[in-house]
Amino acid sequence: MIQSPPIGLSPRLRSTPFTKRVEEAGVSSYTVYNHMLLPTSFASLEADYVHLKNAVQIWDVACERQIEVTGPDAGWLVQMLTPRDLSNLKIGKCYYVPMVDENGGMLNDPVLLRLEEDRYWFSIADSDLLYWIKGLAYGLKLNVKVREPDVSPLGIQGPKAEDLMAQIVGDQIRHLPFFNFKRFNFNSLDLLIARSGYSKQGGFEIYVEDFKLGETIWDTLFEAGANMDVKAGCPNLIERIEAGLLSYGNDMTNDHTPHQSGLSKFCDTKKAIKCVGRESLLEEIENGPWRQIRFLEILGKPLAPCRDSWDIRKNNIFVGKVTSAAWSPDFKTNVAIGMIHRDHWEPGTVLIVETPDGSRELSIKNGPMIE
Ligand code: THG
Repeated sequence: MIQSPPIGLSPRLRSTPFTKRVEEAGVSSYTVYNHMLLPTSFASLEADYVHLKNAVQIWDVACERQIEVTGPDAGWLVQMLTPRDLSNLKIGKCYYVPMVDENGGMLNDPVLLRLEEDRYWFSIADSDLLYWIKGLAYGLKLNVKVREPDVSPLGIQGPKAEDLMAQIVGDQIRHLPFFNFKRFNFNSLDLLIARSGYSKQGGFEIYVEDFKLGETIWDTLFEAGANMDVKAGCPNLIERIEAGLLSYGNDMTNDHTPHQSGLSKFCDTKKAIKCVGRESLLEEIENGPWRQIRFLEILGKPLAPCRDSWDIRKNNIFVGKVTSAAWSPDFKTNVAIGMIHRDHWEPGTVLIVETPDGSRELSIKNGPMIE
């Protein structure tokens, strides 16, 4: 096997407030996300996975950039962007909001935070959403400001995350419900902290509001967690597939609608009358999507992660593709996510997938491994 060549670095591929610390901690691979570095492994995918499930990790997820929408028309614009009904948005809550274009094609799947009456942050996945939102605001002559503020999320994930956070901001953090955020005092700083994150091991995200504060906050977490086996980590491919967390650009793209992406429960298309792409989505709801995300198991020995997607066949006819796959040490099988044609998506169906390691049997599961 030829090793993947390293990626050349330059200012255009943005570093984060935590990059220096991440490299001191021994990051072993990066990906690019929103034109920014995102660590993908430290010790190894498997060792990082075991540690994430047993202790606590600090994640540089600064690449989850914020798009801030402020001004009198902010609420109007934000509702145009998603088929989720936002008429009852609470300040202090997070909302997972599929975003679509005029055809109902997915543009992103951010987490939305309402900070103030007329101030919102979209914490975005990997696509250039700023231009779409700016374009709509300009074209519609809306009274809003749209920008990417100096905000860098830092994840604290794992079963000991709550104990670690309590060391820093006090026990009141223990009462913060899932997908809620609040400001907590730390050394005269007012840190915006949410109980959220791209794992199912429990955890928090600190929205660091000044690039210059990155290393101080990183160091504080490591000092406070010294007796908790705290380590640098990152979103873990194996754990996120087990958890059924989707990756925009991998598992779904602009070619797919939220319904095809399994995100119908985050859509209220009939109610969201201002949403761009609503007509297309309503049309699809009539007949149901013709393909949809499924959680899968690929039989046989451990497979290396997907670089390109893998075709799935039934009697030699193309019926879907695998977009994410990894060997799960806990479930002792290859866990995977893919998009499957409606005629073949029933749980229990066995199909054939063409992996770089040859043809394998694949079975369709009821849902993700970790609920
Ligand atoms: N945190 C923050 N921003 C992000 C991500 C994040 N931006 C990019 C990317 N991740 C966006 N994608 C997701 C996908 C899933 C979830 C969050 C962001 C998620 N889903 C839960 C689930 O599916 O079980 C809960 C959803 C809900 O109940 O509303 O957490 O991780 N800041």
